[in-house]
Amino acid sequence: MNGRLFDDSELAPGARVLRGFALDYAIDVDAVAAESPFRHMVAKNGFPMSVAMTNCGPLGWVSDRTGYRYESRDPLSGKPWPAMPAEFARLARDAAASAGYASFAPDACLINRYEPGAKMGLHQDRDEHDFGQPIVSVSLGLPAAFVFGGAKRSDKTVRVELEHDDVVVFGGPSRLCYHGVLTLADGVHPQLGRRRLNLTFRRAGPAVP
Ligand code: MD6
Ligand code: FE
Repeated sequence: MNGRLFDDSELAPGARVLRGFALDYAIDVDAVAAESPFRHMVAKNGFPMSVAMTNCGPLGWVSDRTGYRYESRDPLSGKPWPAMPAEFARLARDAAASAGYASFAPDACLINRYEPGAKMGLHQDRDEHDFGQPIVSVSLGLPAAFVFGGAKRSDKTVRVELEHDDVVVFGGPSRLCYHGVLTLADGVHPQLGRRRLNLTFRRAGPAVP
C-alpha cells in the first residue's frame, strides 16, 4: 500500500483526483494498440505531437492539418477503432459515479503515450458534443506533472503530480478549464517501463436515444 489510496482531493470545483482508483481494474492497453497502433498525429500547425496516440470505442479523437475531430474509423487502417474493453468502460463509469457524475457512458477513449521528453501544452477539451458530460482521465506508468488552470489560457494554474493508477474526473464548472502535462522526466516504471499512459474517456457524440 502506498498510503495515497483513495485520498480524494478536489482540484477545482467539479474536478477531483481519485488517488489509486484504477488499482483494482485490469487495463490492458497493449491489446488495443495491437489493433490500432500508437502514432504521432500532426497538430494543426503541421508538426507531429510529442505524445503518441490511439483510441478505442465507437469514436476516436484525431488530429491533422485540418484540425481536431472525432472519427468512427482509424485513419491508418480505414477500419473502426478497436472496441472499448468492458473493463475500461467499468472503470470510467465507476470513477465518474464516485466523483458525483452518475451514469457516465463513454463512447470514446483516447489513449496517450508519453515517453521521456514528451509533453502536452495547455489546452481545453472542446471537441465533444455535450459539455454537460465529464471527462475521466486515468494515468498509468511514470508520474507526470499535470497543470490545471481556469477558463482562460492566462488564468493561474495549479500543479498536481499524477501517478500510476490515479484517476482525474472533471466536469461541471471545470469542464472547459485549460490543462496540460509538463515534460515527462526520465524513469522506469516497474510495470510499464519507460513510459506514461493516459486514458481519457469521453462522451463525444450525442447521447443515444
Ligand atoms: C494527460 N490529459 O493527462 C492529458 N483532458 O496526459 C488531458 O488532456 C485531459 O487528463 C481532459 C480531461 C482530463 C485530462
Ligand atoms: Fe485534455
